[in-house]
Amino acid sequence: MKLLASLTSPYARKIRVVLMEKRIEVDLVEENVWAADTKVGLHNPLTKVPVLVLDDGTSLYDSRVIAEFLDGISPVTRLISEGGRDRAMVKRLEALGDGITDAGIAIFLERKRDANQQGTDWITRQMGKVESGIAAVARELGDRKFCQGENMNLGDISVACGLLWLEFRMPEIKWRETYPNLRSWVERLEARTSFTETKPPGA
Ligand SMILES: N[C@@H](CCC(=O)N[C@@H](CS)C(=O)NCC(=O)O)C(=O)O
Repeated sequence: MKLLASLTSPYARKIRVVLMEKRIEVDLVEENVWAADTKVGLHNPLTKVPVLVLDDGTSLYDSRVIAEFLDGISPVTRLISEGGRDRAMVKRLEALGDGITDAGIAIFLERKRDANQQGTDWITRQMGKVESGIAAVARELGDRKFCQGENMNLGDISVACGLLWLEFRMPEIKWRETYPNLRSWVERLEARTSFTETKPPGA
C-alpha cells in the first residue's frame, strides 16, 4: 500500500499517526497538491491528500475512510470502539477535530489572498468555529487523561493533529494557554513516537 501525503497536512498526519500506532507499514509518497503537475488527481478526483492506494490499485479517501479501513485490517491498538454509541462518539470526536481543522484551513487560505480580496466576515465566521470547537473539546476532556475512556482513540488523534496544525500555522490562537487541560493532554500525545515522528518540518 502507498500513502499519498504532504508532510504538513494535518489530515495526512492523522493517518500517519494511525499507521504508526497500528504498526502498519506503507510507502509514503510525498505530494504537493498545489503543484501544477501533481499526480494526486489520478487517485482522488478531488485532488486532496491523504489518499491510500491499495495493492490492487484501489484508492481510498478521505482521511476518515482511510482511518476506518486501517483500524479494521489490524487488531493492534484498536482506535475506534466496536459498534453502537461508543463508536459514534469516537467518530463524532474525529469529526469535531476535522471540523476545527477545516475551519482553520479555510482561514489560512483566505489570508493568503490579496488583502483587499479577503472576506473578513468569512474569516470571523470560520474563527468562531475554531474557537467553539476547541472549547467543546476542552469541555469534553475535562480532567481525564484522554477525551473518551482510558485509552487514546481516533478522536484524540484527529483533534490533536488539528490543534497542532493550528499552533504551527496560526500561533496567535493560544489554545494551550487558554485550556491547561488541553495542554496536559496534548503533551501526553506529543510524547508518543507516532507524534514525534510525524511532526511537520519547521513546526
Ligand atoms: N476531508 C479531507 C480533507 C483533505 C484536505 O483538504 N487536504 C488538503 C491538504 S491539508 C488538500 O489536499 N487540499 C487541496 C485542495 O483543497 O485542493 C480529509 O479528511 O482527508
